[in-house]
Amino acid sequence: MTITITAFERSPDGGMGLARDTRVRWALEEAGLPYDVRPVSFSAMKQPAHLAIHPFGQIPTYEDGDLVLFESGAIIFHIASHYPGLLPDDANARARAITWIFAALNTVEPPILEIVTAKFMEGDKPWSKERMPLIADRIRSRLEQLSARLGDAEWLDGGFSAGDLIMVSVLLRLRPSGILNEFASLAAYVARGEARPAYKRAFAAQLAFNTK
Ligand code: GTB
Repeated sequence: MTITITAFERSPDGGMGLARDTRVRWALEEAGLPYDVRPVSFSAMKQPAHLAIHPFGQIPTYEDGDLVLFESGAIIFHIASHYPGLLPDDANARARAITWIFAALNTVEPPILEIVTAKFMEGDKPWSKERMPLIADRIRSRLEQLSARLGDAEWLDGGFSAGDLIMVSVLLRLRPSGILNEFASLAAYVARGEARPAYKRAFAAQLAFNTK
């Protein structure tokens, strides 16, 4: 049974890899797993057939036989738990790598997502211009801490793990804002992620999908 994921029929970013199917594709590529992609339009996402597999009417989803998952973090954790290459064997190292998955999704990503909310959902509000610098400073303070922890290491805790895959994916969303480049070591960390052959395959596949 081939794994099937869902992705935007046409991603609003035109295939720049910012939608969350890219991180799932990357994990599948790291694990060497073949997969199919089912495109979903914005309207189809809110119809019963898709809501049956994703209660919030979003992408990505993951189907493998009887197993149906949603939430990119849960999907990547599942892949990393069942196939080699994304989590260390040592129990403590594995727990630390999983901690980085949660840190990326629960601590680093939320302030970054605020940029999108402020721009696209609150951009017309009279207070929106004042809010943006506050959001940017909250992001900077997280990045200062993350950069201090990374130091001059290649990855967050030993070898590359699912924690790095998700952290890099989260940080990538910051690139258009220019904030990532204020942190040279984090910009280099993201570039190391993007240089991985599995990331390149995932990016190329989603770009081809969005430009065909
Ligand atoms: N927490 C969930 C997860 O990690 O899987 C969040 C899923 C989610 O936000 N999915 C978005 C979605 O389906 C796509 S990724 N949105 C449609 C909807 O909610 O109706 C978010 C996203 C969208 C577009 C860009 N872009 O074009 O730059 C970047 C990221």
